[in-house]
Amino acid sequence: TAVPHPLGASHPLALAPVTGPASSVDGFVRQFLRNLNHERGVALSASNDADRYFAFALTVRDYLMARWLEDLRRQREKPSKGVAYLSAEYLLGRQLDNNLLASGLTDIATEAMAACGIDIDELRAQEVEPGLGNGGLGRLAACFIDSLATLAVPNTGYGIRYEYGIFRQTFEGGQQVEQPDAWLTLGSPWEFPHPEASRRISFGGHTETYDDEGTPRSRWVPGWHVQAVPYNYLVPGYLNGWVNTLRLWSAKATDSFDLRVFNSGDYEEAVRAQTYAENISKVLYPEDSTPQGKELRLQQQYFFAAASIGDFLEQLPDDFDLTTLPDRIIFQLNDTHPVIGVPELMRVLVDEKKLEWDAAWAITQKCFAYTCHTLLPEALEVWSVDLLGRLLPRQLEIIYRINEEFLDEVRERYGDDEMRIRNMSIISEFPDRSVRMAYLATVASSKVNGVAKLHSQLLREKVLPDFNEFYPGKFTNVTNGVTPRRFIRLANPGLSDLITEAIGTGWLTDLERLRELETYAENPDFRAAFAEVKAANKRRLDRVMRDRDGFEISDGHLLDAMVKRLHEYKRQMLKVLHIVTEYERVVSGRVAASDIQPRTFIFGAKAAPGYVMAKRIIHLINAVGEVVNADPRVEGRLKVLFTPNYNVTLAERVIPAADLSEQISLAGKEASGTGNMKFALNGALTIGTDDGANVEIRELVGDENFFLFGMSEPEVEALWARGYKPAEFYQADENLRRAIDLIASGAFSGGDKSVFEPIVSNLLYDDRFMVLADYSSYIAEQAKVDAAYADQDAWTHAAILNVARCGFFSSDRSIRDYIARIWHTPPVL
Ligand code: T68
Repeated sequence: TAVPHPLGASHPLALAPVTGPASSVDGFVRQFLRNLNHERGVALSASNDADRYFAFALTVRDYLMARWLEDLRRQREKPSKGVAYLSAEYLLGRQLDNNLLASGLTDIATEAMAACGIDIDELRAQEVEPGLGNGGLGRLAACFIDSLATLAVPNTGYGIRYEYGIFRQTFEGGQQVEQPDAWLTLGSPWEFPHPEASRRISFGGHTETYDDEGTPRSRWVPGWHVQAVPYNYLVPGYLNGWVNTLRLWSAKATDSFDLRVFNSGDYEEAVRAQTYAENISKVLYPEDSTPQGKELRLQQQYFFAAASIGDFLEQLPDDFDLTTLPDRIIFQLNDTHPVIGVPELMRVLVDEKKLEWDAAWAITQKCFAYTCHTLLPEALEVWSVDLLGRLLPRQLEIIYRINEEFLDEVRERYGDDEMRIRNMSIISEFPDRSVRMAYLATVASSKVNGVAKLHSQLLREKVLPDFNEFYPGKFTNVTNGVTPRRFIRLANPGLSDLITEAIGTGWLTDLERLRELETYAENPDFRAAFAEVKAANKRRLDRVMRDRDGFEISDGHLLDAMVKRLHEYKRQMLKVLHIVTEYERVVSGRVAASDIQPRTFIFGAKAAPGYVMAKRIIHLINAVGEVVNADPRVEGRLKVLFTPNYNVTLAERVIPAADLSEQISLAGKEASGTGNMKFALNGALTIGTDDGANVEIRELVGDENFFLFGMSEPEVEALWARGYKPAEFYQADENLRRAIDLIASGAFSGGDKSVFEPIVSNLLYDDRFMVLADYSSYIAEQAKVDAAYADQDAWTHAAILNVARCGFFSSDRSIRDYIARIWHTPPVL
């Protein structure tokens, strides 16, 4: 039996027929058994869960393959402009359900497994999520490639196939312990290695000039090489038959390198060399927003940027006119991590393809676009000239020349304004000579974008104002988005069914249609059904948490969630102070326990392994949880759960269950946030500052459906300018004083005052992120949250309006914005 097309035959994305080797239950079973026998080498009766998961995944893959090959052929034969998304991170999450959904095979596959006596949920549980990213930036890349495929935009995502992804977090004595994430131990059924397409990537050595038939030229004489081996992953669009490629590079030692050393008789040295080369793709750097400037990291960046650019150029026909390269490709730089690709493209065009510098530069400036994801000055990447010169001497020369010519232009425009020249130079002189990668990216790109309206504005006005003045029109905004396929349809099937019942199909690829739910918010039956979905999602989370961590989610509690990387600017500390305040008010007898709204606070957060303060805050959250959860005085009222190893898989369970979304960064620090969007789209209300995309969420959902608190960005600036003294806020607010004093007293550390003393003194005497300044306003707003939650029906009404009004935050809309404002890729279908 053929599958009816779920979008309806007339839908613009429904062009591809859903057929393939497995598009019937029988066909699926046959292909599954074939894969089990031939690929795993076992009979069904002798197979284990891993065998069955593999055979199952391979069957889904087989189905997608035909379309993939066809789309690749189509792109070869009738090439049109495509997007090469260059990202050091892709935080993909599990693939199985997404690929089933995209191919419309879920029902067939479920039936087929049932026919074989297999519980499909047990197969699902086998999959280890590829954690090839740190947080928002990596997850954004994963959402974007999903939307690119769903919109049928020719795209290759390029990145690194880390052997170890983001570390696995456990707690010992409440403190974070990191364990390696060996996600490839059992292999991945989703990847296709292509060793035959390996590329040689060079490092080190020196440069020289030579006479090229009368023309003086430069060339690079590298010192060592590694092989970049590509692994392809399918990226299927949602029910449109379109399949793009994610191409991740793995480092392998070159034979020649080993042999040379080996022939010299030094076997140990040969093995060492091999390890050195293969280290490049060994592990993801777990630093989020705080680059370390380590040599291996630069090697990773050049390794994947050079491999990706070379890979694309090689696919062009021999007689390709390189001046038309910008009509064929845009390299989108996901933050500065791939920016070393800029001098690399120049090197290829000038040194290898023998183009004139000016011609090469004109091409390069049109082929790159740059997305900035931060406002924190410490997050702006710089590479020391020493290191660059040692590792990539020719690329450094090229950067110098780009800078010289750029500064000449600046001088031409402004005269010898030395201050301005120094401020705009790609090379900074202090504290060490180094290359400012964000400046290089800005100079080399056709467009520069921030990731939310406020962020793009601050980028123009505060981070790169001179560049904004110099390049009018270069700066633009594309507000982030999230894929509704994974974060609504897969994560929240209950809500998805309810939406479809109300407004029909089609909203998953046209998320603005959620607006049609607004009238349903006025319907009591719909509100009751919506509330029941939320309750069911809490029960589902309860089962997950019991299994995973031994936690319970209590009935009738407001579920208050703060899940994101641990960073001081995100202010988990403010959340802790709220919890301690609630607790302290009860135990000091100032409030009766029976008078407070029962709440469960759920945290998920990894700290960078070297980020001492972040790790202390994790310790404190766990310590507070331990005391609060064990205290009979607040039993049934307050509960604190810190679930270890928060990842995409867990996000898909926590977010649909949450009532309240904590988005409480100091205004002007969170570039956008994307968790905020996922929560709102799943019917949680937000308590948040006027920061990042919170601003746009509030504009859309309306003030009455959003809990706003804290200083605005200009107010933050003004307070800094006046001179911020956190201790004054401590003195002025009794609740705050009591909360901090309780922590300082050792109440959460078995009487030992020293354990959390560094946190306390940091708050009182430094407090870079103004936790104390926003405390009073936060506590006051939380009281409003409690009051609002008491009226369940009104709360549900507001939650529905959050869903109905947040369709804007689909990553499909973000991608359409990129196409219209930056890429100008023509539609293919
Ligand atoms: C995040 N950045 C922003 N960085 O913090 C967040 N950094 O506001 C935004 O929504 C998101 O990007 C998507 O735009 C990050 O996630 C990193 O993970 C990172 C990793 C390595 C080095 C620096």
